[in-house]
Amino acid sequence: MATSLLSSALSIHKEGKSLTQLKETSFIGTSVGEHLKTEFNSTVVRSKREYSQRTRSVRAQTAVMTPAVNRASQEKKKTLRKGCVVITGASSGLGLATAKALAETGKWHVIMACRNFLKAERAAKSAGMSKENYTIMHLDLSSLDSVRQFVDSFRQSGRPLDVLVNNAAVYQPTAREPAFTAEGFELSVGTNHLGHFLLSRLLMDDLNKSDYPSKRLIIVGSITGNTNTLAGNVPPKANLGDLRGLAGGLNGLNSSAMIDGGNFDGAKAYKDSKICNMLTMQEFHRRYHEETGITFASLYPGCIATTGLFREHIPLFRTLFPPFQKYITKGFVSEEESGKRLAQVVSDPSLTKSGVYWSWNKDSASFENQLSQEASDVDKARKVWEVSEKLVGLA
Ligand code: NDP
Ligand code: PMR
Repeated sequence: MATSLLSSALSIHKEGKSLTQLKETSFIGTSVGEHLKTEFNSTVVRSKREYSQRTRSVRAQTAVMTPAVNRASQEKKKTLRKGCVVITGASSGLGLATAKALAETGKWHVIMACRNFLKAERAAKSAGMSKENYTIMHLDLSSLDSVRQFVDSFRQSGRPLDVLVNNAAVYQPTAREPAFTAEGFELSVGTNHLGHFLLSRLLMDDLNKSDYPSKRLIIVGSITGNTNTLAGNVPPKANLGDLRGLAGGLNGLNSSAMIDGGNFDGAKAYKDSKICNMLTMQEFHRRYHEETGITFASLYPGCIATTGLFREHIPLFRTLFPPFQKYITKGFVSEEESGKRLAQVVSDPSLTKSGVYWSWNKDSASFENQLSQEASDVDKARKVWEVSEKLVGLA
């Protein structure tokens, strides 16, 4: 049973098309995507044309030369400026590895949006990130006030927002009773989904204002929220039901702490939050991609069995989980490799398609994966969106 489920899960991977093979060449040391290339080329052609027109007139009128060159170099500078990416939960695991991977290219300034400033500072230092490539800003996703304050401080910093990565998460597999966010939502869904939902909705304005050629909003998903895989069939399975608990405010008082209205289960709450993440990404895509050109994407980076995500699991699990994933399921991926994968979704010119749930095959080539029926349910995505906007005070 397990073997047949395992092989069916893997067959999805085999069918996947390797998109990293489509990697493009770089231009003046900076990779550029298809539409960016077009923009680049037209800029270059325009600059060249302007330049040759100007040089012709320069022969007669030398003074015109200086402004023409300035304009051309200003245009180039505009296109080549450093990208600014906000990564939530960049103080450990996948978020830190991604921050490091992007920072060391020298093409990105990383805003590490973290709840623990000191931890983030130590993590950035021990990862060897140099000061000019990152800024740490306080964000506690389990408080909607903190989310709003983060957005204000970010705006005050005057930096543009080019890419937002919703990465932070909590996982409480051994909790017997639910814990709650500042506003009284069950902690896993409140942090992983509702905190990110508000953050993303508020920062859409900022993404829209950015002049960066490839703007992206990324939400980290997971295989365990997808019941079309073996991993997604390990109990307790994700299931949002009719959303009655979410609609009731997930407060465990006059409503259940679980989205589907059932009894509290920390592992299920986490998996449910991941479905919400993947549904939200698709709803963003349907509502805003055409109008804004922003790329909305989700991903399963592989099983990064060594991260802090499992800090609350029993010690035996933490000991056995990495070798189990390495040698039995072969789904294991190192923090460094997972960071490279998410960094691709942030900046690789071949990964600009919107509405995609990315995964990687055993050769670490990216492909467009398929979401489970529930994680791609259009009606449910709309309902989750509508209920969530009421809960976070946007409707
Ligand atoms: P980690 O625990 O290492 O990282 C989670 C990050 O989220 C930490 O930086 C943590 O901060 C931060 N965080 C938690 N709560 C809050 C909060 N209230 N406000 C702000 N930040 C918060 O886990 P991973 O790196 O494994 O997880 C990263 C993402 O990857 C998650 O979305 C997870 O669902 C996903 N994922 C992980 C997989 C894995 O195998 N590990 C597989 C598939 C997806 P702090 O350092 O202060 O605790
Ligand atoms: Mg899983 C191909 C098989 C596969 C993969 C890729 C994962 C990923 N897991 C697989 C299989 C199995 N797991 C099997 C057969 C079992 C039963 C022995 C199993 C068990 C298991 C547990 C108890 N797995 C887990 C747990 C957790 O507590 C983790 C979890 O669900 O966190 C939410 C987990 C995970 N398995 C994965 C991945 C990626 C996780 C954790 C992280 C996540 O989804 O975000």
